[in-house]
Amino acid sequence: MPHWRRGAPLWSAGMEATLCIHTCLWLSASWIPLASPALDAEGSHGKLTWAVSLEAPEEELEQRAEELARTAGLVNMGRVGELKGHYLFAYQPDGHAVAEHEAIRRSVDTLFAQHDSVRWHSEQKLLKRSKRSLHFNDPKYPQQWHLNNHKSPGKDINVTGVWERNVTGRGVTVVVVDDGVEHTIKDIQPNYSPEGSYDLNSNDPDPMPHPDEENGNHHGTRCAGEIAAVPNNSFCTVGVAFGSRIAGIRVLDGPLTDSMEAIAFNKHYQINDIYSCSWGPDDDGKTVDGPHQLGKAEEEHGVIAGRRGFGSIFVVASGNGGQHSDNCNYDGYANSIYTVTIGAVDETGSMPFYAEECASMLAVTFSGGDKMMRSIVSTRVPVCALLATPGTARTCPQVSRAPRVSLQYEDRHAKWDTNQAGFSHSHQHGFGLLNAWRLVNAAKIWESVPYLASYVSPVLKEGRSIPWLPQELEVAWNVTPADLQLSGMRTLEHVAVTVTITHPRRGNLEIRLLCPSGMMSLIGTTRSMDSDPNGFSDWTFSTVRCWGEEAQGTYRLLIRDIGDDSLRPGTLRQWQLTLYGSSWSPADMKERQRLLEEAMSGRYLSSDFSLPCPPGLDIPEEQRYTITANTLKTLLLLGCFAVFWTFYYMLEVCLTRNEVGLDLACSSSSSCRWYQQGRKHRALEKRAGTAKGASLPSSWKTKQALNPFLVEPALLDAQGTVVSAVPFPPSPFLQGQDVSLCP
Ligand SMILES: [Ca+2]
Ligand SMILES: [Ca+2]
Ligand SMILES: [Ca+2]
Repeated sequence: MPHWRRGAPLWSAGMEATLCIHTCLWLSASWIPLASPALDAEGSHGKLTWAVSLEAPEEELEQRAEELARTAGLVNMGRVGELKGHYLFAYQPDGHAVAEHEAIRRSVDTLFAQHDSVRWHSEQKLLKRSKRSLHFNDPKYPQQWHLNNHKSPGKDINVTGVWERNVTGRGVTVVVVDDGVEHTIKDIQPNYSPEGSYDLNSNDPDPMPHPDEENGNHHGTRCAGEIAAVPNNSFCTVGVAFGSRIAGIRVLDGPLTDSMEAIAFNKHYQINDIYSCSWGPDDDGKTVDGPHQLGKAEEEHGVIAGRRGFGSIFVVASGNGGQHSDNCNYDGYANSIYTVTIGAVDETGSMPFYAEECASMLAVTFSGGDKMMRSIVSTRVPVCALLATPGTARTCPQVSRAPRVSLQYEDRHAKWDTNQAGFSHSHQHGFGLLNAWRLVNAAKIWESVPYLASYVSPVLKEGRSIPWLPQELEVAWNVTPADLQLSGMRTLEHVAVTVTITHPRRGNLEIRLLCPSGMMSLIGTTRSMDSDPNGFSDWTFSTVRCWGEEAQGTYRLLIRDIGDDSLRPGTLRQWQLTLYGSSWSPADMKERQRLLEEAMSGRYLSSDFSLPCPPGLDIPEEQRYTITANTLKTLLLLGCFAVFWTFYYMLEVCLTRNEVGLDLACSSSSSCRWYQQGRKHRALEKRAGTAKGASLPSSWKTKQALNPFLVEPALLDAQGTVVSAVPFPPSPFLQGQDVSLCP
């Protein structure tokens, strides 16, 4: 440590700042020699050297340094790097008298400590530094080309530099919402988070998969391994964020309901930071589906209240229906404004055959390509294995710890358009290939954007016919500054359009949306497999291609029909425009871009730099009742039981009535009589004595005895004859009176 001059002023805030600066300078001085060959030679061969900080007018510094060095019997080796007033002095024996090092140290230290011009001095010591490079003994790590590509340098997610700076996902919990996570295997167990996990299929806290003959249920485990596989355990692979905690929610191994999906999206949402969902509706090129009412609501709730109010992060894969011309704009999870939609590229940076494209895709990352391409390796039971089938599921875990920033990645296979804000986007690759180095550098200085602002247009009733190619239907809606005044929105993020269209063959429609800048989004692509005759009913398409552009202006919706004229034309019934954005001006956007680019050097990673972060809100875990498959079965059984007894009861009542009606002859000769206490009953009995009727059957008596409420009894005379059809008075049982039936 440096020696401070004796008699220094007392400690003060100003001193603290100065000390900080000096310590930094000293620390700087200690590593600057590494970059300076002359100083390195002196400092690293066991010779005595001192760094000295001088206090003097700038023009006298050199002279003072020379004089001081001479006085101390040292040689002035010159200024330390570019630091004004900082010099390196070395002891160079002249060959005649080699003094004891200890004696020299004492004398030099004493001189420097007493000298008026010396602010501080420090003898240079050898520093122990090891070169930073990563060594993993995991046998499959060399095959994890997406993490570190030796064969094609640069064709990876650029994560190793981030790991070297000890950014490994520590403090973050990622939850894999899937068919379970085999958390006992060696590569996952140390990072497993039981407190973030749940099994919605069996309604218990353990998401262990249930492999069966049809399905091994390894999908969730593979994703978990790709995210957080433990490094240097001589087993299998290394996870992309191997310092993170990994949880599992088992929900895909059994019947899935909207409520189950909804619960999964908010399960342990104060523990889990990132929800990795590598699944979605069928990628068959004819499905249009997404989260339903509850799922949508829980996604929104998670984004607002999850992660102590900072918002849960939902990452979804764009889909694997590329070979069926499927498009992720027909997938409500990918379309949602609450998810980060990630597509796939192969090792060459091209779009693989299975990958889906859409206007709502934010970015892409690496996955396997065709058979000639290398796949992604991940953890698998019972042992580590190459993933047999490529897919965008592989891409999802890689993004699971990434904040949302745009990256530029040029690929000749994709068609890129630059929007008004200067962001390049392609339907195939979103805003580009994820780059962990850039993302983490950006995250270090990222401050929250303003609250989401939105604008919703009225429902625009059209009822207009959609013409065939080459003509098209165009409708427009102008958003004025007055419309945006209430929310304060200036710039766009997502633009969404909700349409109701009738058409005899849905896959023949092509829908485009033009933002005020003219930026075009192909939100509805034609799909040869989709012959659905019902069109679209309130389906919401979204696009991110106008991100950062000004919100006000005219939005145009263009629809055309590429089908044959044997079908009747479709009709645009109605549409509605929804804008999501913020109060940031285009200038604010530019400023943030500038800050990000400035931060890309890694200087914020190398230090303990961190931005102040509020502690977050104290939001309790949601306790909601789950309707699982087992609960449904129990309810069904109970329902059947209730229906059976109701039926039986009604049948019995019915039969009893019939019996009374058919056989009114009282088989018993003994008299049946109602003994009532009140005058009314006696009067009724008297009246009944004059009426004619039949005797009461024994079965009737028995039934009445068992249950006097069964039917309305008739009044009987002394011979047991039914004598009256008068309405029976309120049941004496209910009135608490004594009742006697046939003796
Ligand atoms: Ca379980
Ligand atoms: Ca491992
Ligand atoms: Ca799809």
